[in-house]
Amino acid sequence: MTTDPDLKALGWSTHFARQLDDDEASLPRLRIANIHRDRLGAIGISGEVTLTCPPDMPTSSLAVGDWVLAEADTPVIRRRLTPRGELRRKAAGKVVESQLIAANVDTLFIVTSCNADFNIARLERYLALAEAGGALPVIVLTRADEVDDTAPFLSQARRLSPIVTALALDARDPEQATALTPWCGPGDTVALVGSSGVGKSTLLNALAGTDVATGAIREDDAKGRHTTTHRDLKPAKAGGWIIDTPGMRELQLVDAAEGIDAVFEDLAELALECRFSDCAHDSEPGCAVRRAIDTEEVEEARFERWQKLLREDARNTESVAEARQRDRSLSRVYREGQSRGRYKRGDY
Ligand SMILES: Nc1nc2c(ncn2[C@@H]2O[C@H](COP(=O)(O)OP(=O)(O)OP(=O)(O)O)[C@@H](O)[C@H]2O)c(=O)[nH]1
Ligand SMILES: [Mg+2]
Repeated sequence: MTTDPDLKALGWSTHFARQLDDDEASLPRLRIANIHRDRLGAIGISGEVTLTCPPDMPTSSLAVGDWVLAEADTPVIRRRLTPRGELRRKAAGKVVESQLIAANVDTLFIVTSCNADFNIARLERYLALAEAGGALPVIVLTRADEVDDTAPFLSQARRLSPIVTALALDARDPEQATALTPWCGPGDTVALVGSSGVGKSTLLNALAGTDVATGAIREDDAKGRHTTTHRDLKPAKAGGWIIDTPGMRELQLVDAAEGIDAVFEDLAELALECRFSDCAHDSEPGCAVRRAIDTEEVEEARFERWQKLLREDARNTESVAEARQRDRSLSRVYREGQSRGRYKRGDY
């Protein structure tokens, strides 16, 4: 197992070292920094490398932040090492697919602004995303300079869940951004997520000393213009790694039931006290959740948001699994057809 300090600073740990077979010990270990249609940028102990995937590995099966092994003599990926955690969402639009956002993220900076972007239900989604992906959530409230008092925003954010840390700042001020450096030390990986225009790239510039493009927001509804178009892993001044991501229009969860229950831990625990283990918290007798809503110990709107997220996650998880199964069956039919010479080019 390696103890190379440079690899460790890049986020390598025994979790990855344990996955290596004997014949893989000398293969290059690289961290994916950005992904394009046909090639990937990666970082290793000797610097930046451009990699390609083998024919049976689509680039979409990898995420920024992933660790991979490359072939000894060509810059081709041999295999992806199982990540410690991965952030996934249902791909935007009509396609039924789960999409990787990033992998091996220690801390998720959930960025929102002290303006119209601040939205409790959306923040709960991001918190569940972090929990499901094994990342510590930190809510970063930008545009603190534009409000008289950040306290109402901070207290609402902290009330979301016991797992939340929240802080407010002017992202353009590198001095104020140093409040985030405790999460960005050697070996640490953070990812910046949130809507367009909330200041993710501005924070990256402050924390990494980079000069990536930022864009003004619309005055009427505070929405950004989707300035960042690629996920990118950059070195932080404090020694760690920061992944900037494009602003998300919507975040639909998939495979996140445990993450959702972690955010609504008090409700999930209360549900264990219901008389029926499959209680729908509707009109069943002995429902501990309903009782708590009736006595106003639990806010009904929060309960509704919890149920909505669980339903959505279950629906997305099932559709993604079904679509995957369908794809597998189709490719099997195609392979069998091909081996029997049944299909000619253009038949399918
Ligand atoms: N006043 C003020 N402006 C800010 C702050 N943070 C960011 N901005 C400005 O907000 C605009 C949007 O910032 P970006 O960093 O591009 O936002 P982003 O989240 O990266 O947006 P996308 O790349 O589109 O997802 C820029 O004009 C920034 O200068 C802040 O804390 N205070
Ligand atoms: Mg940006």
